[in-house]
Amino acid sequence: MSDYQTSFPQDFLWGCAIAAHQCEGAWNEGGKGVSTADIARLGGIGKVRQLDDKVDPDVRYPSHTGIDFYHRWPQDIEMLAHLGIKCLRLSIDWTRIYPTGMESKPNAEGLRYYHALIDTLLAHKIEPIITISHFEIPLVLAQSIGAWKNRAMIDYYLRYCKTLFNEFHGKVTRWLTFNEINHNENTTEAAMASAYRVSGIRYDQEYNIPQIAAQSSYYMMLATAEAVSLAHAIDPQNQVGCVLALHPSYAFDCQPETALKSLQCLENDLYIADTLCHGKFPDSKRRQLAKRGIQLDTKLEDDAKFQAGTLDFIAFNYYSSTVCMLDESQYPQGNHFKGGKNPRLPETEWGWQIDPTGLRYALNLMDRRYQLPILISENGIGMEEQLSGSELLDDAPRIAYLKAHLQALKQALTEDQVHCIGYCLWSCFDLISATTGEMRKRYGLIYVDQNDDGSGTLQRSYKKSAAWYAQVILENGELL
Ligand code: BGP
Repeated sequence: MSDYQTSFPQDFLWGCAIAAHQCEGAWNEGGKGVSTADIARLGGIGKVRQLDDKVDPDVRYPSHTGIDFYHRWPQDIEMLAHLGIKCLRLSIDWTRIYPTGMESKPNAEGLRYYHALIDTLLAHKIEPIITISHFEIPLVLAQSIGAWKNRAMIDYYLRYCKTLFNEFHGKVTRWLTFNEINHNENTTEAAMASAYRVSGIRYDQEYNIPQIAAQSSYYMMLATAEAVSLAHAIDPQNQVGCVLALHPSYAFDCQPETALKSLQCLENDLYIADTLCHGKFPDSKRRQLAKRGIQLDTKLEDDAKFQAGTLDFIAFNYYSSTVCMLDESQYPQGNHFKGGKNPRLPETEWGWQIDPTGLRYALNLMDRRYQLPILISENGIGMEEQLSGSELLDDAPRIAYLKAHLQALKQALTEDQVHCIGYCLWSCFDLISATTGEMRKRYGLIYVDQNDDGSGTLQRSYKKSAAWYAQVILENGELL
């Protein structure tokens, strides 16, 4: 056997990804509590989603219905099994396990649900990769202690982690502590509501308060490090990662100042990963914060925790690259990604620019910088699609998007020799969009008959991309 990669490894994790609040629905069933996702209203393209203080009975919240996965998962998993996927990245909704986040005992019904789900995945030889917190924080924790603004949050989070690590011991070995942990600080106005769900901090009131943003990131990083140590103590087989949102920011022109700014953006985006992978909060970041008048609440013992709890693998979501400009007034309004438009790239109907090479760029960057196995935890395209009669939905643009990104991944594996262990396609099903709350922004390999006005039978049907992806998996990416 050669000591270099000539193709996808035999045990490559071909998979898909979903998140509880975007698919489960049943927000008030099974003893579930209210989460930060449950009070976010539907917003629409480019609009900041409205956040209520509590559930308003007159509003149709997207997370309340999801795609009814909570009731339909047995058939849904059957459909996935037919595609031959090797892993499913899914999140556990914290509020199904600890409805307010503060109980001393977990909710048995919530545990039973996830046991049944995970057991069924395993029976189909689909490895469950669990995201512990994917935009789903108990609302009570956000309202009573300010969620990740407060150091006390770490203990609540670790109690929840401990329950999961003990319960699913022997069934789950790959864990992700947070989805898009870096979203919290580096977010745009259009993505404020997402940030609220990441950190439980209401950015419509507190947006751009750098002290709070930096502090909450610090506590989330510390919680991650402690979760890694806890997971290893409970089962040395456990492998823990954390998901970053990665969108490479290219310099718009060749002015040295633009190149410098683009480097600074990148460094600023990666300091969280640096801390988690290198086991040390960077001194330069501490000094930069101090210069801006930001003093973090840190304790001496935190340093040892960072050092002891470094990640086993790194995960990132990749959808698009962006460009860095000196004049930020040229950045389009309402853009989800902070940055300008790249005139050389096409874009989706939602203005997300399509850049397969950016995936290869991101893989190279992460591989060289951290030298850890990499999981691509999300990648896919949102499109408006309509099913017509009983015909198989022909989603050729999705196939083209996926093919180009998988080819870029293959080049990263074979030409650049990066160490990537898996690819989780977002998503197997059409589901609720995280940034807009829309159903019509469809990502699935499987169509779900549900519309934004609530109509639809919820029936599932494969699109052409499903058969295409199944074939890629069968051939282990050989023909890409
Ligand atoms: C990521 C989130 C996902 C997902 C995806 C697509 O940032 O982790 O939850 O939804 O983006 O985004 P959207 O649904 O807003 O188009």
